[in-house]
This record gives sequence, C-alpha cells and structure tokens, in this order.
Amino acid sequence: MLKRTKMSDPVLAGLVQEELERQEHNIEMIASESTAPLEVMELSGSVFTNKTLEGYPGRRFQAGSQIADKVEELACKRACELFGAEHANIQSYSGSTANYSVYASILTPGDKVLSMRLDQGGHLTHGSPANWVSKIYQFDFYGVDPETELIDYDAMEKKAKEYQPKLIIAGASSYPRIIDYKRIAEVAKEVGAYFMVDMAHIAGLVAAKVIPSPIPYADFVTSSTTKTFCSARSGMVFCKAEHAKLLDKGTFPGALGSIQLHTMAAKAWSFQYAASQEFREIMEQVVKNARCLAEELTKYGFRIVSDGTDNHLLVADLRSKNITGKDFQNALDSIGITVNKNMIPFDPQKPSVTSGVRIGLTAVSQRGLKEPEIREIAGIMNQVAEAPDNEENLKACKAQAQALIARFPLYPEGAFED
Ligand code: DSN
Repeated sequence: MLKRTKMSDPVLAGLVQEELERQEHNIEMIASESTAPLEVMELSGSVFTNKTLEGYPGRRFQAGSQIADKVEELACKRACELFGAEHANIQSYSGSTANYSVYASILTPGDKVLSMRLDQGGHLTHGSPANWVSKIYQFDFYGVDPETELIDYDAMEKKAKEYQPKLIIAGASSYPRIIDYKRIAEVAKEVGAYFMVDMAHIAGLVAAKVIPSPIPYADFVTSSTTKTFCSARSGMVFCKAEHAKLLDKGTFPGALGSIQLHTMAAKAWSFQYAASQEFREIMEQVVKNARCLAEELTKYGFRIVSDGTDNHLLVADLRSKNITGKDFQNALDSIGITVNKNMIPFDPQKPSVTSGVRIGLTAVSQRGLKEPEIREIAGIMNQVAEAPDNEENLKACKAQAQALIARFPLYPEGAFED
C-alpha cells in the first residue's frame, strides 16, 4: 500500500499505516461508519479523479466526457434499479450536500421547513441553528414522545398544520426506530408541502430490503453513501420523475460545482454490490446484532432509548450507570471500542457531555461478528461502565476486546501488500 507515498512522504504514509492498524485493532462502533470494500478504495483512487466535468451526460461544459458520461449513466441506472426510484442524481459529494441540493431545488430564502430536532435524533443540515441553512430558511422542529421516545406523529401533524411549511423533512442520525413515512407523506400532502427523507444512516438497510424504503412515499430522498451503504465518502439523491428537472438544476448549477467522478465510479460499483446476496446477509446481520446488543445491555442495567432498535444503531442511556456519555466514550476508546457520546431525548446534560452513547453495528457486522461476539462486547462495555477509572479493569477489558477483534480481520490478508 502507498508504495510511492512511502518514498516521497514517509511521514504521511506512516500516518495512513497507523490508522489502518488502529481500525484493525479496534472495535469500531460509530453508527455512521462502515468499512469501504477494496473495490471502492480502488475506484475512489482511479484516474477519474483527473477529469473535471460540469453538467450532465450529453450536456457538459467541458470536452472529453465520452467515458465519464457512461459512468454517470451507469451509476444513475444502477441506483434507480437498486432503490426502485424514478430518478437519481448521483453528483452529491456527501449527505450534507445532497440535502443542500434539494433545498436549492425547491426552496427560496425565507421558506419554512419542518424537521426533526437535532437533540432528539435529527441532523445538523436539517436546520440546526449552528448550520448555515438556518440563516436562509425558517426551520421549526418536531420531536419524540417523552414516554415512548418514538416520533410524536400527532404533535408533528399539529405543528405542520399550524406552521404550514413548504418542506417536511424526515430522517435522522440517531433514531433507532422505523419511521412511518406514509404518515408523514400524508401530512405533507395535506399541508401542501414537499416531503424529503434523509436516509443517510439506513440506506444500506433499505437497499438490502431489510427495513422499509422511503422511496415510494417521498418527493425527494437524500443520502450519504458511507454509513450502512458501505461505499465511498459521497452522496446521492432520488426523486419522483416529476421533480427530476428541478433536482438536476438545483444540484448543478444550483448547489454544486464539478462532479467527483472517482467517487461516482465507486458508487456505481456499490449500486451493483448492494443488490448481492452477500450484502443482504451483512445487512440482515447488522439488524440482528443491534437487537442483540440492545437486549444484552438491558440485561446489564443500561436503559436503551425507545427500549430497543429496528435498525443498525442504538442509543444507551447511561444514567443508571452513573457515567456520562463523554466519560464512557473516553473509557471505551481507551480499551479499543469506538463509540460516540450522544444526547438522549430530553437530555439533562449539555451536548459536549451527554447522558448517552450511540452505538452502531455496521462495521463489526461487515467483519463477521455475530451474536456470540456481540454478547461478549456487551459484557466488556458493562465491565468498563462499572469501573471506568480502575486501570486494572481497563487493562483486562482491553486485552479481551483486542483478542476478540483479532479473530475478524478488517480486510483480507495481504490486501495492502505492495
Ligand atoms: N451526522 C454524523 C453522524 O451521524 O455521525 C455524520 O454523518
């Protein structure tokens, strides 16, 4: 790996090697992460990175697009077939820019948007005051029911009727349950709003058909292509045929510049791979593993937000263990288990501390971990939570975590040998 970089920049090559080893020896459970297949790495590093192109196949602003056009057409065709979508625009660079493309397509400054609260599972680009879109459009928010911690659809409907948004957004970065897209689509129709679903976290599960798809219900569906989709660090947008022209114009020249053909090629490969039996089995195991971890942590006395999970992630409320999200994240990191601190609904702690952690099962499932290993991980997590400051305890936990993950290589042996 990095044969040339090793000679021209050994410092940087060394850092890449260190990161490979960190990932290899750690149990990676950040819910937005996955492991890119080697083909995705190859294509992301291919000569397509040299080509600058704006516009769409047959309507480019630069010459030399003959081959690139074929890549984009192939990517869009495969994407539509995989997700059963009427139209796809694969030019987004990320999930965030996918969302910006839709905003640029249908909103004008001052328009009203209704989305899910960030501190109850939403996303920064859905109108958080910290994100620039909040300065352009007027956002209001819906959230979860305090008892069930499920989306409060009645309250959302009431708010939509009062607020009269032009766009309603569903989709989240830390919501462990299936979203009732049909219900939200009905509300959007009733108030005359567009309906957009950001499926970034669950796109792989949707592609593999292990959870319901938002595609039949939403006007626009956006996504990143990492997370459960396990592809390049990039994005994609789908829409109904009637919105195709709006979306394409909103994406380029509305929101983005020249396309990134190298990641587009990688995405095209993934649209084929995600239809495979191998991918489907991994996604099925992701959901089984998430459920297993939720059940096991519950047995150890953790409280799981919404009492479980339907997808690839769970949010554990740590208050019964008398440890904050920040401290638990750091203690787990010190023994080689990587998670992130996360707000629980109605969290009394501030976002930099939090009462919870979000745990994702995609990367470990790709490595082949199944229920027996997940049960072992739950035990290690509990042992860390019980004595997070005890060096001997942490040392024993680290040894156990490393021995476990060593049995499941990140990439096949020799994958990166020169
Ligand atoms: N929103 C961040 C996450 O879910 O981790 C990154 O996409």
